[in-house]
Amino acid sequence: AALPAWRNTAPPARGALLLKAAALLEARVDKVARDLTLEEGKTIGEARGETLRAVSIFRYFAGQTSEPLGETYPSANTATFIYTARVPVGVVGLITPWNFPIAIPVWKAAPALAFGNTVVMKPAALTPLTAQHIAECLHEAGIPAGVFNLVHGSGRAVGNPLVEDTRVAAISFTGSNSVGNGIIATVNKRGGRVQCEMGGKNPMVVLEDADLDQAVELTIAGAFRSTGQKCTATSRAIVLRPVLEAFTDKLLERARTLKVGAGVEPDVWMGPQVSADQQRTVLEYIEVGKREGAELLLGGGVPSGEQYLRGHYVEPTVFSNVRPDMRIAQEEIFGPVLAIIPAEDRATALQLANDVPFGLSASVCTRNIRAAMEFVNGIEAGIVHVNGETAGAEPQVPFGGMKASGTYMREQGKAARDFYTQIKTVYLDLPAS
Ligand code: UN1
Repeated sequence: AALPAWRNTAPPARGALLLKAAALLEARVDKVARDLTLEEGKTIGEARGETLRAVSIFRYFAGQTSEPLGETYPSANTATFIYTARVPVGVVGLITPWNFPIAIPVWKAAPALAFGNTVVMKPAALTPLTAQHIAECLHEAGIPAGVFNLVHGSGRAVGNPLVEDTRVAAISFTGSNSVGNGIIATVNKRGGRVQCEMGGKNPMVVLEDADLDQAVELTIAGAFRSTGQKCTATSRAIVLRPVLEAFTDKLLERARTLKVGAGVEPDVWMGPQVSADQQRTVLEYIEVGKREGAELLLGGGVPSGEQYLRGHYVEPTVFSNVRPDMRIAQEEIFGPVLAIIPAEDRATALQLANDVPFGLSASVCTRNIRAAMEFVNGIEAGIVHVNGETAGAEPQVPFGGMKASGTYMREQGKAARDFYTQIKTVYLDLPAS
C-alpha cells in the first residue's frame, strides 16, 4: 500500500531521508556496535567498522538519487524524442545473513529504497537486534509508514512466504548455497527477479617474488578476521614451493599472537563463532581435514581455558600439505580454518585457484606486473585483488561472484541500480495539431 506514494516521491527527497538515517546511525555507532558484538560475536573494532560501513553505504545511495536515471537516443524519425527511465521494480524482499548483520541489510535496503521500491526485510534469526537499529534509524529519519518493513522470524515462518509471494517483485538474498538455490528455483518459477550472494572458497596466491610479510598479514586478516565467517574470507593459501617454508613459518608465528576471546574486550583480536551449530560444523571440518591426511600445523580445536567454556570458540587453525581434492580445499567452512596448498609454478597455482565450485574473490601477492595480470585475466572470480586481502568491499563498486558464488546480478555501486529498477523506454512524439 505504501508503494505508490514512495515511488512518486522525488528521488532526491528519498535520498535526503537516507542521509538522515545515516547521521542517526553514525551518532549511535557505539551502542549499535556493542549490540552487534553481543549478538554476533565479532570484535568491537570490527563491529564499529561494519556499522560505519553501513553509514557510508546509506550516504553513497543517497547520492545516487541525484544521478542520471536514463539515456536519450537518436530516433529514425527526427520529430521523435526517445529516452529511457529507470523505474522501481515494486515491493522487494530482502533476506540477510548474520555475519554482516548491519552492513549487508543496508547494502540491500539503501539502493532498494533510493530507487523507489518498498522493502520487506527478514534479517537472520541470530541477529535480530542489530537489524532493529536500522529500522529505528529509518523510522526516526521520517521514512513513511509501510516503506521499510522489518519482519523477524525463521526462514520457514518468514523467508518462505516472502519468497513465494507473487506480490514481491524481487528477492535479494545473502547466505548459504543450499538456501540460495532453493530461493532461486522458487522465484524463477513464479517469474520474479532474484539475486543471491552465496558461498566462497577464496584463494590467496603467493608467488615466489611476493613481499612475504605483506602476504602473511593479508592472509591472516582474510582467514581469521570475523572468525573466518565471511563469504569473502581467505580459506586457501596457494603458495609457490620456493617460498612455502618461509611463508608458513611467518604465518604460524603471526597466527600464534592472535588473542582469542570475547569480542567486547578491547584487546581481543578474534571472537567466537556465532553459534553452537557453527562451532560444531567448523570442528567437524577440522576432523575431516585430519582424516583426509592434511597436516595440522596450528589450532584444531577449542582453545583451552575457563573463559572459553562460555561462547563458541575455535582456535585459529592452519592445515598444510592440503591436496586440492580434499573437502577442506573444496567446501566452504565459514570458520577460522586456512588450508595451505603448495603449487609448483604460476600456471599450476592459477589452475588450483580455479579448481573449486566457487568464484567470489581471489588475491595474488607478487611484485611482477606480468604475473599479476596473468592472474587477473585467468582467475574465475567476481572480485580480484592484487597484493590485497580477499575480503572487503567498497560501496561504490560492483560486488558479487562467478560460478556457484551467486547469480550474475551484482550488488552495490551502479550495479545495484540494475537490480532495483526496470527500464521504461519512452517514444515521445508531438501532437499533430
Ligand atoms: C566483506 O568482505 O567485507 O556475506 C563483505 C559476506 C559477503 C560480504 C563480504 N556478502 O560475507
